[in-house]
This record gives sequence, structure tokens and C-alpha cells, in this order.
Amino acid sequence: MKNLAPAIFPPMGIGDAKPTNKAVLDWVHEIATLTQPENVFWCDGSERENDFLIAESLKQDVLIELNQKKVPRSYLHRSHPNDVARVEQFTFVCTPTKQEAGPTNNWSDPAETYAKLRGLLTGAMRGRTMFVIPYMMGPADSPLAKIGLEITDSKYVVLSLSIMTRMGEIALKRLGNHPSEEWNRGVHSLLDVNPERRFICHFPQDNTIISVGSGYGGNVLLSKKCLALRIGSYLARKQNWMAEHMLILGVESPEGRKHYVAAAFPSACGKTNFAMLIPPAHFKGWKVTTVGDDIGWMRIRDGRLYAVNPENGYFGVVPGTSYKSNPNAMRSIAHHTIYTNVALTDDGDVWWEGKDGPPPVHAIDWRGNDWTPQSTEKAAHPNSRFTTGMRNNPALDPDVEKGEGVPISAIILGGRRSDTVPLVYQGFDWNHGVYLGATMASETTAAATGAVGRVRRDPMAMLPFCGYNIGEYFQHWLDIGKQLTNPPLIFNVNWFRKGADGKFLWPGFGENMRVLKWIIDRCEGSGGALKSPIGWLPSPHDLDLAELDIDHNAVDELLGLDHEEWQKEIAAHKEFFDSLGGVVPEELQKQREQLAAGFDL
Ligand code: OXD
Ligand code: MN
Repeated sequence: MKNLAPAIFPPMGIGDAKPTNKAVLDWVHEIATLTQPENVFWCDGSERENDFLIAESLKQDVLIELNQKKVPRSYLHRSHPNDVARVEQFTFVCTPTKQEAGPTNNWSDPAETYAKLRGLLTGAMRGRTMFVIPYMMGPADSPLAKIGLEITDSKYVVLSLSIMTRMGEIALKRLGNHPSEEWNRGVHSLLDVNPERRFICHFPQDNTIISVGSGYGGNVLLSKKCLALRIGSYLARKQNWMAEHMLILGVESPEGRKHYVAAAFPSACGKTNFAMLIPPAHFKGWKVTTVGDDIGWMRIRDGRLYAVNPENGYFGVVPGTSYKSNPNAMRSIAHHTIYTNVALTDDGDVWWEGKDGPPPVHAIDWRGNDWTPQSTEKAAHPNSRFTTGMRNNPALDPDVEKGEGVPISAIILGGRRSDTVPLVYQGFDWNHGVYLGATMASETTAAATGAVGRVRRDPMAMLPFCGYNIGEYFQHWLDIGKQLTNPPLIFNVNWFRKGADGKFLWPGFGENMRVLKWIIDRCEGSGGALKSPIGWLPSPHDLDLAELDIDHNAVDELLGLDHEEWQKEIAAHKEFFDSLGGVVPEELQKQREQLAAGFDL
């Protein structure tokens, strides 16, 4: 049979570290034979390569040049209007049996799915360039670092991954030549960006991802949700570590005592804002630093959990970001940033709802249409994004490259709940904390397609990202706990509780430092709390609320438990566990019964 693979060009700019791993070369050849691109381009993430790809992207309208005086080295990308968020309904975990994927994942048979995807990929890159991207997740000297290869026909993906990952030579070096070296195979093709041919498929047993028909970051930057979370969580269970949808931050007291905490909040619930928090004036001398804003990989060392951020950049939600809500994010995205689906002003700047200052009198909206403040449509899509390097962040933690990771004192869980859930409380112990995570719920956001504002259970903020059976994932958490002699304390927070007037009771953003301070006090054994049926609750005087303009009644409401609401909540926990069809570990059922007993149920 005629070999249809094009000549594989010598690596561009990869220097001496030519890709020589035979398994990688064979796979690249196989995909090129299938997709039949005009040429193959090996990426190294270098400045020279980026310049070339940016110039090509500008010519082909993949990127729009912004005013380089206002936002230097920054560009705007518009995705197809039908392709603006993650698509959970088209996301599949293709394990040999449905039971391995579990009750919360869409499952499809691996052999059938490979066959279907091969059909869709046949000739899919004809007349196009196929890019091969070697990348590494995690600091170079971390035992948790993972190598991925992503093949894509999108320049936007190459440019974004050069921000979001450690790309090129560093990855090839770490991969080496050993035939049995672990690495992830990722294939992405835009096809015709048609939702009917949009599939995000994971084959955990093969360490393989195939994503077709989309250009939206969460579906196509395969390093992120696909590898670091879905495949990552599968590998983590097998290899006894944890891959979690968590930010990681450092908090240092004026005396120089430092703790690290990891926090799991669902998509678009403020992880980036919390990770970049600037303490209010009252907390003079306190400092918060960012290790990561979205994903935490944790392993056991000396009986503790140590975390690394596998990513190299931030892919954050833009609307609502301002110098008031998140000054560090604003400084991060002031240069060297790719914006997706924000509005373009007449002077070549970017704009979005919630940005500081008045709206422009005229702009081009995210779809490319004229927009004025009188327009009924949003100027920026609610899920518009920035992609920016973590080194742009003025509050980047100095230990972000430390391979051993940072020791985690507390895990914070939280969702967007208008009612029921207090501002903060602490789990009684690790297993109770696992229960808090397993029963977490949040109102849905624009980060995924579908209804917004519907309360759904989202265990550990991993509902869309757990790459295997959720019951086994709960058990994995319980098993990790058994191995920790100094486990992180586990807390639950809710910044989003509303009063009878429908307004938020808590100011949020920088003021969340007050809650973080109580959490740190608890870690140091100094913070006060009252025992309640749901966990340890601070009373108002346990929180430092000095110099905060907040009504006493609001604080009581924020920290209060409403019995009727909790009766409904506990019934919803049961309903959720029942809906999982018998996979929930006995220990968590026991925790639920204890909680119910606390409310005389
Ligand atoms: C994200 C998400 O983009 O969770 O981080 O959707
Ligand atoms: Mn996320």
C-alpha cells in the first residue's frame, strides 16, 4: 500500500534535542498517514517559532492584532459562535467496561470509538499543517511531571500550549528514548467545527486523548482538563497520588510563618481570584502568593500531602476581572496574552463586562458585530478567556518550580450556593472532609454549555473531570487519608450566600482573606469554633471582621444553619448517592447517617 504520510520535516528550532523516541516517531507517522497533512511541523515553543506562528495567524485571521501600545504582545481570537465552552455531553471516557467509567461519565466502547474517530480523522488535515507539540506538565524535577505529545491542526492551540505548558526541548529531554516511557498521546483536529462531529474522547488505559470538531480551549488544550485531570486522575489512582481541580496558594504572616492551601471550586467559581487574592489593608504584612489557579497534583511525602501545579499559565474567565476584583490578574493580562471572545474597542484595546471604567461608546462584540452600551447582547462572551503565562503574575510563589511541591496545610472545598451553606466550616476529620467533598454542590456557570444557575452535585469540583468511576475516586480519597500522618484539615466555604433581598451577604474577593485567616488559625490550633452537626463553625467573634463594613445580621446569616434548608440538603445528599447506583463507599454512607442524626432525621 502506498505510504500517504508526508515527509516529516526536520524539527523546527528544537536544536540538538531531536525527537528520537521511536514510539513517538511511529505514532506521529501513523497519525500523519491517517490525516494526510500537507506538512508536519515539530513545535518547540521558542520565541522564533511563536513569532512565525503569530504572523501566519494574523494573515489567516486566526488572531486579530491588538493595539500593541495598550496590550503589548497580545492578540484576540474569536472561536466559532457554536464553540465557546466545554461540552460535557460530547465528552467520553472510553474504558473497556462502562462500569470502569462509572455513573457520572459518558461512556463509549473503545474499539467502536477508535473506529468512528479514525473515520472522522481520515484525510482531515489535507492541505493543512499538522503540528506536533511535545510538552511537559509539572516542574522539570518533579516526580509527578508527565509528558504529553499533542498533534493538532490549530495554530491557536500551538500558541496557547506554548503559554500553558512547558513545551519543546525540556519535554523531549525528560521523555528520553526508553521504549516503555510513559507519555500521553493527544490528537486534535478542528474538522469543520460542527457540534455534530464534536467528540472529546479519553482512553485512560491507552493514555490517549482524541478531540475533534472544537477549537475551544477546555476541549482542545489537551494538557489541561483532558490530561492533567481526566487521564491524570486515572493515573493518580493507579500510582497512589491525587490529580485535583484545585488552586494552590501560599499565605504568609507578617512574622514570616507560611502555609499552603489547596482549594477545589467548580469552574468559574473564583479559583483564579482566590489564588491571586490581595489582603485588605487591615491585614497589613500578610502576603498571598499563587502556585496554581486551576489544577493541583499532590503526592504523599513524610505523611503529608505535597502539591505541584502541573501548568505553566492561566486560562481564566475574563468577565468580571478588574483592578477592583483581581489586580494581580489585571497585571498578568496586561501583556503577552491571548484573549478569546472578548470585545474589541475602536482603538484596538480589549473590553469586557466588569472591566474598570465606563464601557466604550462603540466596540466589536465577541461575534464580530457592532456593539454599543445600548445593545442587548453581551460585548464579551460570559465564558470569554485569557491565556497568560504564570510568570506574568506579580504574586507568583517563589516555590512554583520546586519539584517536591509545597506542603498542604488545608484543603478548601466550595461552591456557588445562594442558600443553606455557611460562609465557612471545618470538617471533623479527613473522612468527614471526604464526605463534604463528595456531597459538594454548585450553581452551574457558563464554563460548560447548558443551563446556568442550576444547583448540581459536583464532588470535589471533579464531576466533569474524574476519568474513572466516581465511587472508586471517593475510595481513593479515603485510602490516601489512611496513609497521611499529618493530613491537611478540610474546610468548606461559600462566598455566594444571598440574603432575603437576593443580594450577596459576603463582599468576597480580597475580603476572603478573613476566612483564610481563620482557616490558618485552625491549622495552627489557635482559631475558635463551635461544634455543629455539619462541622466546626466559627462564631462571629472567631473571624477577624475589623474594619469591614458588614451588618451583624448579615454575619449571623452567613454563619447560620437553617434546619429546614439542611433537611432538604441531607435529602439531596441521599438522592445523589442513590443516583450513583451503589458505588458510594460504606464509610460515606455512614457519614451521611451521622449527619442526618445530628438533625434528628
Ligand atoms: C476551566 C474549567 O476552564 O474548569 O478551568 O472549565
Ligand atoms: Mn477549571
